[in-house]
Amino acid sequence: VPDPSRILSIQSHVVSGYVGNRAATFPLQLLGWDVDVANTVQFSNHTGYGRWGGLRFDSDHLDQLFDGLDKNGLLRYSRMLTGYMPSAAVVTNVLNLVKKLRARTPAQARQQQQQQHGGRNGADDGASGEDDDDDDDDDEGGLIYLLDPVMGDIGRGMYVAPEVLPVYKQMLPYSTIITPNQFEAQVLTGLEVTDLSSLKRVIWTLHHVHGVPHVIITSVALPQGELEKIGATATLPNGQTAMLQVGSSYRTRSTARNSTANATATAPPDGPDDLDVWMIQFPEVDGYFSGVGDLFAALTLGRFRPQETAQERAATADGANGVKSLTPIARAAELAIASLQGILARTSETIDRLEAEEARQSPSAATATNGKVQGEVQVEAEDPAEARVNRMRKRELRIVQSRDEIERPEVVYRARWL
Ligand code: PXL
Repeated sequence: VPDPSRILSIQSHVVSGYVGNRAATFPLQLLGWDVDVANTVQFSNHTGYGRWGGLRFDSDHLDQLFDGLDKNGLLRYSRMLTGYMPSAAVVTNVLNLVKKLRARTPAQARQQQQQQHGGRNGADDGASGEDDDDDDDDDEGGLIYLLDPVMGDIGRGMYVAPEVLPVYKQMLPYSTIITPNQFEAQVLTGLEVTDLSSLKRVIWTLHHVHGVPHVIITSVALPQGELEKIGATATLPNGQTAMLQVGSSYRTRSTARNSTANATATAPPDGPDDLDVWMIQFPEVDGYFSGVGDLFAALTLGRFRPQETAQERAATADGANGVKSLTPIARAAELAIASLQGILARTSETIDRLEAEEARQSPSAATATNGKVQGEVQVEAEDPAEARVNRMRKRELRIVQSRDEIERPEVVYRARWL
């Protein structure tokens, strides 16, 4: 019998700093989860520093961990989270683990069977009625698996071995939630996102070809004209650059937002244009922080409540306005973004304080770090590798200092139907 409060998290470990499991564990524990932690690598620090020591664990090592857990009756997870995995062999072993966990409850065995027969098209049990969203199998007590398919981003391209991609594709039908960025969503589907219509096609493909119940594309870049169509903006009213996140849950036609209660119960949505997609816009926090994606995935899984009460549903602005209320996954994303904004604000404040202190102690060094030369003053330039390491140290997420932001986030940026 799965333990309802236990999560298995499979990601990187760093001795110092907060990425991977080091970013995920404390927030999940604060939210009340028992977190079992399997490490895919053990490094001194994250790779953004430019130099690090340690090992990538091989797939055999992870298999021995899973085996040991199994032999002792400890493979009893109700939820699972995976992040960066260093090789296709590791992803393959994790795929086998997920298959094993999924096969252990009747609801999940059924889901798997459906997926083997051509995705989730028409495979749901056809409950009808406007309010009946999220009648997915994950409501029935089976494993909730959040797969963050960490492979790359638009700026850097692919940063894992290309052999990882086909294994992630095999993994998709066994996931409950995926959190790719736009680059990862594109490589998983082989489709480009250039406008609203191609964005919906990508999401459609993830739901209906690959069988993923809940999709969140964590950051989307669309041209100005396409943003306007959905009431989104490139900058927020206060002038900050806006990030755009979109998400969607698999559902049958009967539960689609604009359908009437007596719509054909078991027909799938007609196509990408028939999807119910939500979006959240929120400010981009200046500069790059490592571990933000890992933290978002962990918080989203920790906050996801598929069996929310009707009261919780009605509490959203859309619900109150008589529009179909937002979904549990959209609410989880709102809370995750709210916590992240709080953690990033606290981290930025700390960076500002540290830089002000440095400037007081050594004005010329601080100037050199900023890459500027003032007037005629001769400034001894800092070694670039040293400067990078200094920057990275300051930019580590202040997770432990952000308990309040994790436990009681203030939701400012709300999800709404796109
Ligand atoms: O997701 C960030 C991450 C995870 N794991 C390792 C990393 C990083 C970011 O640099 O170096 C090992």
